[in-house]
This record gives sequence, structure tokens and C-alpha cells, in this order.
Amino acid sequence: MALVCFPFKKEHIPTVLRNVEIATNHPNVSIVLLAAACSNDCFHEISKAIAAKSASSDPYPVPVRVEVQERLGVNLRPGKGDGMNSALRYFMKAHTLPENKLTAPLQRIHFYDADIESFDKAWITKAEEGTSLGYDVVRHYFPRSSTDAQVTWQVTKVGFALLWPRTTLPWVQQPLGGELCFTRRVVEKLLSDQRVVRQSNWGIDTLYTFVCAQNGYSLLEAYMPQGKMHALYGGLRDLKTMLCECFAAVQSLKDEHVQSSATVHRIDPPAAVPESITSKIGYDVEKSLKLLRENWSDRQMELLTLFPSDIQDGLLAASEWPEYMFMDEDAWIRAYKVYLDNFVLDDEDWRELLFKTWVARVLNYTMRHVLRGYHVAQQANTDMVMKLHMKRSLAAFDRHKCSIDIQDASSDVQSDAPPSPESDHEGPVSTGKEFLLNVRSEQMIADEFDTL
Ligand SMILES: Nc1nc2c(ncn2[C@@H]2O[C@H](COP(=O)(O)OP(=O)(O)O)[C@@H](O)[C@H]2O)c(=O)[nH]1
Ligand SMILES: [Mg+2]
Repeated sequence: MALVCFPFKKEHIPTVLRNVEIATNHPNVSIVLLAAACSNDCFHEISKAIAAKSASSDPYPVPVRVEVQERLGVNLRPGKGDGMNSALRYFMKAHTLPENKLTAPLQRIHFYDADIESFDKAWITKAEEGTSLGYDVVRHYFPRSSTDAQVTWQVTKVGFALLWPRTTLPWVQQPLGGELCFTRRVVEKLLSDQRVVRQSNWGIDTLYTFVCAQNGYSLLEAYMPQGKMHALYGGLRDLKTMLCECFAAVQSLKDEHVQSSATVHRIDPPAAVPESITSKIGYDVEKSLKLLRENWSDRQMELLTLFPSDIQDGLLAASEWPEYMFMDEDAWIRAYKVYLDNFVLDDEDWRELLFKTWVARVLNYTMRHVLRGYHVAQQANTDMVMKLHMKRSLAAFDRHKCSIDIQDASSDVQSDAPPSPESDHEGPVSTGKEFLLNVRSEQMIADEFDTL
């Protein structure tokens, strides 16, 4: 008795309908919900197509509902958070609606982005298998190209390692992943938590991950070797809202306490990463270099005085000439702490400054690590977070010295899976849509950096 929800805003309609078809035909699925951002053209076309199929001689085997999301947040931008939280509310009451003809309350809700082109029944099956083992939450994770996931790595994983080093949070593989499954008791808890209900924007994934860890729910991370193929971004600028909202979500939680006692957290081992993913680089470096010089204001220059002088000098230089080598892992973490203390989400100068600092960080990472190859880059991401994690764990240990039980020093994590070994295996293409990299002379630039 599961509900599958696809949140959508404006997506390629055949992809959405194909995904609905797959979900309705899964034996464990009792109902499919399309959670629309608003009643735009995409909503109307999808509603029309679903109604036509439902009235045809070959209807869906289970009900399919298309609902516009409720406005549940108050202060934050209405976005995907409202969509997912509206779906949670629908899930809780679905069996009381006569048109659904459900005989009992639903037990599990699955979320999948509506734009996934590599979606198939295995995504649902893996999550169902995890919950049938007794896990409260199943999250999917999958290989991503080395230039993807730079909000996840630089913002969420760094924030989790910095703020809650001795919990299960830094171990979560893809803490911003939108492909996951909750059991009913988790949904009840999430909906009773005002921090979750208010998180109407891109920060919702952070809140779901955080609140589940804070409540000690057991977590299984299921590996999807084929990856997630979905719509592509135009460039880094498209990620500014997501970056700011995901950062602000971590910031809003910074004073929260999470128990460091053992939580069951198991991670499916990853498989060899297909060459289609390891060879994919994805954003336009030349276009991104220009971002560093754009939209400076006198006030941003003033805000810079809050940062350590090398970061101040680096960003000032970047306002005139594309400079980013100063923004290494250490500088980023020091800048991150300043943002944690001072960032204001609805202040455009703060948003633009965070964005440019992050662009400098992504460029630094790309030039120093990505150009040396997929595995080097993944290792650099892992090292940055693990070193921080280790350092902060010990700092936490020192603070509470003597009273700490060794059991308490980490969660019950099976593995922090390193990047998979190289392989000839060719699989379906994944990739996120975070970037489109235009590297014309990869080797030449890589050689140049070897000499630094
Ligand atoms: N209901 C709802 N869905 C949204 C909203 N914004 C984005 N989505 C959907 O959320 C999913 C993830 O968004 P996408 O832009 O693909 O983000 P990404 O894959 O994380 O880069 C897609 O299915 C979008 O259509 C929103 O405001 N409301
Ligand atoms: Mg997408």
C-alpha cells in the first residue's frame, strides 16, 4: 500500500507521463500523485492527458491524482517544499477520500522527481524492499559526474560535517536527493514538525534529512547504478536560488542538537561507475568566469570586511579579474563559517556574495581536481568533508571529554563508500543538470596545474 508522488513544475510532458505509467504498473503501488507547483500550462496538459487515459478503454490500474500544491510555508518562497509537504498531507488522508477506493491507510510514500528519464520500476522496488526489511526511510543514491552535486558537496555535506560531526548526518550520501521513501510513522512526525512544514522552498530536502536523523529513524541508502538522467541546467547562475535556499536551510538549523548515539544507517555498496558518467563534465567554465565579476555593489564590498583578509582580497581581486585559486577547501570552510553567522536569505547582497564565493569555490575545485579525472575529483570531495568531519569530531570529543562513551563516537554506519573502481562497464547515462563544462584543452590545463 504505497503512494508514489512526482512533484512537478514545468517538465517535458512525455517524460512525466512515462514515469506515471511505470509507477501505476508497479504491484506495490496503490495510488500515484502528481504534485503540481501551480496551475500552469504543464499542469493543464498533464491533467488532460491523465483524464483521457483514465476514461479510455485502457485506464491506469490504480488512481492517478493531479493536485496543485497547498501554500503551507509562511515566510519562505513557495517551491518544492510546499509541493512535497502537500503530498505528505494528501498521503495521510488518501484513504478517507471515497474516489480513491482505498480500504486502509497508506503505509509508504515514495518521491521521485518528475523529470527523471532513467526512471524504471527498480527505483520503486528497491525502496519497497528496504521498508519491508523494517527501515523507516530509504533514500536512493547514484553515481553523479564530478562537476555535479556542488551544492550537495560544498554546502550540505560541509555544513553537516561542521555542525554535527558525531552524528549520522555527514555520512548521508546524497542529503539533497529527492528520490526517497518514508514510512507512515515518519510522515506523521514530519508533518507535526513546524520546521518542516514551514520549509516551502528548495531547503525541504535538507529538513527531511535532518529531521529524520534527529529523530533517530533508521535509514537505508539504496544504490541505483544507472544514475539519474534528467533535465539540464543552463549554467551555474540557474543554481543561485537553490544554493542560497539550501545554505539557509542548514543555517536555520545550526543551533539544533542531534543525538550522537547510534542510529541504524546502512549504505548499499556502490558499483563501478559507467564511463558515460566518469567522462561527463558539465558546466561552461568560460561563462562561469564572468559570473565572478557580475553584480557587485558597494554594500557587497562592505560585507566583505566580515571575512578573513585573504578571502576579502581574493574576492575583491575576482571582482576585476577572474580569480579563484584562493578559494581552496580551507578558505571555503572559513568563509562558510562567516556565512553561517551572517547570511540573510532575503537580502540580495548576501545572496549574490554567497553565490560568487561558491562560484569561486566550484572553479577552484574544477581546475585543481576535476581536470585530473573523475576519481581524483571524487576523492577531493570526500577528503574535504572527511578531514573536516574528523577534525570536528575530535573537537566535539575534547569539549565533552571524559563523559564520552566510545560507542557514542560515531553512528552505526556500515561504510563511507569510496568512489568505485574504474571499469569498462557501459551503462545508461546519469548526470545531473548542474553544469555544462566546456573544457577545450583539458590535458594542457591539467599539466599546468601539476606544476603548481
Ligand atoms: N510541486 C513542485 N515541484 C517542483 C517545484 N519546483 C521544482 N519542482 C519539481 O521538483 C523536481 C526537481 O526539480 P529540478 O528542477 O529537476 O531540480 P534538480 O533535479 O534537483 O536539479 C522536478 O520534478 C521539478 O519539476 C515546485 O515549486 N513545486
Ligand atoms: Mg531534475
